[in-house]
Amino acid sequence: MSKNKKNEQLDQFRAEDKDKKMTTNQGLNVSEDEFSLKAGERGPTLMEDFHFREKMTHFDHERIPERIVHARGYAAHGEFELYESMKEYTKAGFLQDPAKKTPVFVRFSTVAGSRGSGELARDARGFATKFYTEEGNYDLVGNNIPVFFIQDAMKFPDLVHALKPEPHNEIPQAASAHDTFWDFVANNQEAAHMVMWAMSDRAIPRSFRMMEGFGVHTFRFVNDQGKAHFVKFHWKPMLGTHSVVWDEAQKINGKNPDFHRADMFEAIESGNYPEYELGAQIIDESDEFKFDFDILDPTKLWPEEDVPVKIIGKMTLNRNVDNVFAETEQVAFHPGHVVPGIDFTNDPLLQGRLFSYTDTQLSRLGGPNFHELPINRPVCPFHNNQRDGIARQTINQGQVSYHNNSLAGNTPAPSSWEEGGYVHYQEKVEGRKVRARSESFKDHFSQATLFWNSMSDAEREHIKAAFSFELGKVESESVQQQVVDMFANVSMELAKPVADAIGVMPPEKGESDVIKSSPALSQENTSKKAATRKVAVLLGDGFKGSEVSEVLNTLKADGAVPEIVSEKLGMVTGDDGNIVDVDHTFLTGESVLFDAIYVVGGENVSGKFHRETAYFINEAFSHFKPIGGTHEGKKWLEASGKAKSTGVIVDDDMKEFATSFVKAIAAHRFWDRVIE
Ligand code: HDE
Repeated sequence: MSKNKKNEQLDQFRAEDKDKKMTTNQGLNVSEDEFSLKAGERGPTLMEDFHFREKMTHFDHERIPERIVHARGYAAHGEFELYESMKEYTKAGFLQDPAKKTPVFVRFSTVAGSRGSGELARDARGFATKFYTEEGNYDLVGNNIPVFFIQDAMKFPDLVHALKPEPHNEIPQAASAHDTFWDFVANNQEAAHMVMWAMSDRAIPRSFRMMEGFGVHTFRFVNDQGKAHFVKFHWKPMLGTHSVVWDEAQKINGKNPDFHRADMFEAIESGNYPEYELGAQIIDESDEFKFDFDILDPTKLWPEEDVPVKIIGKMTLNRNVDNVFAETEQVAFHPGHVVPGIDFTNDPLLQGRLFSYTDTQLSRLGGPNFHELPINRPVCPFHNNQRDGIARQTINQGQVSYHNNSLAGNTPAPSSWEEGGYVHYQEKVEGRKVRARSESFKDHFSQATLFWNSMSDAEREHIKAAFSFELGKVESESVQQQVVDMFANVSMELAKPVADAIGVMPPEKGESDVIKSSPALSQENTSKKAATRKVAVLLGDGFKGSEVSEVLNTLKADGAVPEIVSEKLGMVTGDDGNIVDVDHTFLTGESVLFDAIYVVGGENVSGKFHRETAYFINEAFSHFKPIGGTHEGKKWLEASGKAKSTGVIVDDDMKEFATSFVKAIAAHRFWDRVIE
């Protein structure tokens, strides 16, 4: 287990019950835990059975309210290391010294669904990081989409009401494919840009390990001289950014609704630690107005080709939690948890978030002392005059709990900027009190078109299909028409086929004059590796033992994770007496749960094996996945005509086969494959 300050702190709270005597919560040894205390063996339970009452009362209160958004989440511990000092830009202690590692805790989540909902919902993903720094906790509470639906926090409750299941029937769960969400979109057109992302592959990630993260808002870096720069934060996954296809996502939600958490848990347990590089886009204060959008508008990104992402460090997630409730459920993030050198801007969405996060913890975690929960405690000491409240754990000593005082020498004492105190950036602000949208926030479509222009052909097809699916589930024809008319402003190439698919009038006017594109927005231009990809190896009795081991060894050497799928659990014997353990049957290991398929077959397999394999292959093929075949597998792929398709690898030479297959796995999907 990695040793760092946070892990050592958590040691004080860890409890191991194994091999211990059972007691009540008061420490009393228990003599019997199966039967309640009764008046006679067949008589009524007695009120004085304090053990029963304590056990049941605790159980009755085991749940806390789920998060109003981001309820379904999964988290892991890790470390952040800096590549080069950021002293020039920020005073933040954890961004000064590349030799120092900072413990982190990261929670990934879907947004709309309840705590038990499927993880492959079409949705944004939360990507919230708590850095336990020596100067206090710094929370970067981001998403995997760099922009947001709305510009002002005032509208957040409306957005969430529209997105969540409809109140009269609580349908649909974890889905935006319903009337109220799309009615909101059509009538709050600032949502256009984020909706493009939400309808894209970004909203159905393959893995939390293959997602980008974004701070979304524009923050400020402030250096020790007090000089400020605007900054946007990025997390770039070392495995590249990859997604599943929509049909697959829906099936995975049935086959394994825990797909993303299992993927993260298993990767960490097997030492395939997820890694992300931290990037910063930095703009000089004097350049604030040099862009054709307002840099404070959270519906806008800064194209990476215009403002390069400076890669400044790396985060490695290397430890699963001990207890999901104590850590993942009780962790409390807040964009207002900052350290000296990181400050806010006037982005009106960020400003509202600064209120909401503490407020929500008061009901979710039951009072003002949630900062004392082990997972939320900073690793540095904390002292102030806050006292008491529900579930207070600290025993504050002494007589004085106020400031200013003379009895305690006027301590705890504030620190100056030079001493490490947090001093807010002294931005000059003036204006009339108004409730209004800034003129500079009124362009809702240019960057939505920029996103569309930046997509590959396959990504565009997926977006059209996503709009057609979602709007196809909307019952109100008026809402459908409004949305199609709205997205004509993004592109007619998008709006027209969607109108056609859902049977509404093609939009009459629209079309954007934005021709710019940003290659960084396409997942096609992302790093591609076979490492950690799951490969289903379909084999049965009589398989070509030695040759298959050679392929499996090459796959493993490249970091891929082959798992054997066969008719029954137990062992399968090769033609050379080689024995392999079966990991899954055709019942428990569906093709949607794998990245690639290696079809081997065997000389003694049944007709059922043939049928199941054909189903497996057809499904993987229709999801554009790499498929490899040797021996019987090769014959089947040839006989079905699939061997000629892109991404289907067959070869009699095992070395050649293994090399080409690994390359195909790294490519992720073959979008130019023709599916009939
Ligand atoms: Fe959140 N958001 N949010 N949000 N958000 C919450 O806090 C809120 C927004 C994000 O894993 C809540 O503890 C408002 C943007 C993540 O625990 C709540 C507004 C971004 C998480 C809340 C936003 C986020 C939350 C619910 C608009 C990306 C999960 C429970 C002004 C930059 C953190 C909780 C975790 C959670 C409010 C918009 C990210 C209610 C008012 C934009 C990753 O406080």
